[in-house]
Amino acid sequence: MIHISTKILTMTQIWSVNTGPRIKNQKLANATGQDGDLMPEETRIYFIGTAGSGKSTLTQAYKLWAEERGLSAITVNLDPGVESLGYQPDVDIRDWVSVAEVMEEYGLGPNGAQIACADLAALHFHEIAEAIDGFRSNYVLIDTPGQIELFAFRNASEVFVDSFTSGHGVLAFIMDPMVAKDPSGLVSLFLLSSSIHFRFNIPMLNILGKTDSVEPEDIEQIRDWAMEPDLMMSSLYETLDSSKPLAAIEFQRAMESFPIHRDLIPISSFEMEGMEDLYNYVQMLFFGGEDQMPD
Ligand SMILES: Nc1nc2c(ncn2[C@@H]2O[C@H](COP(=O)(O)OP(=O)(O)O)[C@@H](O)[C@H]2O)c(=O)[nH]1
Ligand SMILES: [Mg+2]
Repeated sequence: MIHISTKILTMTQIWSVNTGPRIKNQKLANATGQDGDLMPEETRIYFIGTAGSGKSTLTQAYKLWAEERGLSAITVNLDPGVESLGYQPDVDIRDWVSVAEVMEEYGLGPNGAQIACADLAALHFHEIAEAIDGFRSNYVLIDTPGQIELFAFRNASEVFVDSFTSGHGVLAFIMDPMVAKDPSGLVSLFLLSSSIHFRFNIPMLNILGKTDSVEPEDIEQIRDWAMEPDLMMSSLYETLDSSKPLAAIEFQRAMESFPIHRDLIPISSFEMEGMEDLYNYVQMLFFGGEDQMPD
């Protein structure tokens, strides 16, 4: 029995399985497709956020929204431990690695198995990328693991994101409005989103999810705080106890100097609201705002 609980794959090992001729030739393959027809320019959106923030629901909702508008979209589940998803992913990491199997095979508990799976998945990235390429869609909607750290802080995820050499990738960080409606909660979410952005070489958008679950005034307030640091600062002062203002000032300064996407995109997957704003932001990022929807 191989023991992997203490020895997770190193970057070199991960790279060695990902730098074959397929990756080098991917750009060419993507440009024309295997049978020579022109492929759409692919955008990959990585939905990330704390557990329960609404990643899986938005992955599914955005696919429905895009398809209704004539854009092709596929969903990718990157969570090897998820038991029920609520949608049928087009590409599913569980076809290669599964937490249940790793627990049994390596005698690990659920947390150790989750971590091992996140790294073991790297051994299959070329196959997963090939499966994704096979669909040739406008959008690849990537649903990341429930626990944010499994995607955000494992080296394997960076390798996965970097292994695509064509198309565009963007991180979509979903904030829970129940957390964000408290000023210190919003600052914490921005710090988390910034620290994740720091690890990846692709743009990041910040989404305010589940907008149907709070009052419209709360949404406005959260967006105002996000856009106006001074306003956020004074609200922070009002809510923090006297021992914390110094930390608040430092966090605020850090936030101001981070190159982050500050205007939160309000979205409700339940109400199918805000999808077009997300689409427009992505188009602005990669296509100069040009509309890709068929007439
Ligand atoms: N009110 C509301 N609830 C939502 C929305 N999106 C997701 N949820 C709920 O939030 C919970 C977590 O959603 P899920 O997509 O599984 O979160 P994940 O862990 O980030 O993938 C579920 O109970 C969803 O039904 C939304 O737009 N509005
Ligand atoms: Mg999920």
